[in-house]
Amino acid sequence: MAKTSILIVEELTQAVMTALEQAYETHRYWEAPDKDMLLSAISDRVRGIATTGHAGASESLIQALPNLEIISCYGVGVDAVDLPAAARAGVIVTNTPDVLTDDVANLAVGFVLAVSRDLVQGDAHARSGAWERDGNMHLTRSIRGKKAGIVGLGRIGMDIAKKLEIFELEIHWHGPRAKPGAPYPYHPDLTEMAAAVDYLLVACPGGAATRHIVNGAVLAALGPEGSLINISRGSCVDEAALVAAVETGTIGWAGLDVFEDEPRIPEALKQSDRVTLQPHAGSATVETRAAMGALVVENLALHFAGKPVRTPVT
Ligand code: 8YV
Repeated sequence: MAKTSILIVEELTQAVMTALEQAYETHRYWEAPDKDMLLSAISDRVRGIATTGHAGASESLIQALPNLEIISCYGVGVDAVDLPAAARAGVIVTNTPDVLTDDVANLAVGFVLAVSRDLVQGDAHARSGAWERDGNMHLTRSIRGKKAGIVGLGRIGMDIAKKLEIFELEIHWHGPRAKPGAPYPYHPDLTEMAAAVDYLLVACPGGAATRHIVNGAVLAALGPEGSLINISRGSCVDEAALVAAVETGTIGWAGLDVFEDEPRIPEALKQSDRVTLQPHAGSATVETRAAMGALVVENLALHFAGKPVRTPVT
């Protein structure tokens, strides 16, 4: 029997590529010099897409594949997948929730510590010889007793909250609506919450509903003693406003894993020693990436075996 055809939009880990290549006839979208030519050659055959949270699947890609049944996304955030277009085409979308919650939340906690204790500056001070030459580094700031405002109390936001409580921070949160039973004070107004906290942590989904939710007014409210941490999507923060806020000292510090135009990072953010950067690495541990990859493969296998997928996007 001929193998089922799938399109791989962006290169995945070796383990996933091997598993997919064994089970399917695979087509490598990212390698095709002429993507339209590839699509027209295979469009009738392709029944599945494997993609990443970054590459997603556009409306035009979904429409170009009339026999598409499933999009299996390597990542929890599906803002780059055109969900309405998938729904109109009757295409199932799956993602990789839960398995990455812990590592993404840990990076957020790491940023809180890094920006407060100036870990990157301390490393440079120790490594460069400045300690021997000039003496001790400046004092840094304690996180104990400070306030953290979490934007989006979903799986990752909740895990960040629980972990920051261990460090004795007071937790607040903002989201589109209050949740019955949420154990932390809810702020319906994000600007008002930013004014009330020391750390503003963005943990909401990306997409149109949250685009530039952290704008200049929110950053001004966070203020010169405040820190912005973003482990969600670059689109949630107005990056031009953030650059201005960092340059003028409107906010104190930032810890950023995600950017509006990845992998490009504005020069001003790279230059500032008050900004700690990561290259979109929240879920990028060996263990979590293996678990995410296994879910991508499992969802496709379940679907093509006629069974319900494990982690549908609802
Ligand atoms: C991945 C992510 O980096 O889960 C997400 O939403 O952003 C990440 O885990 C991404 O999907 C890889 O492109």
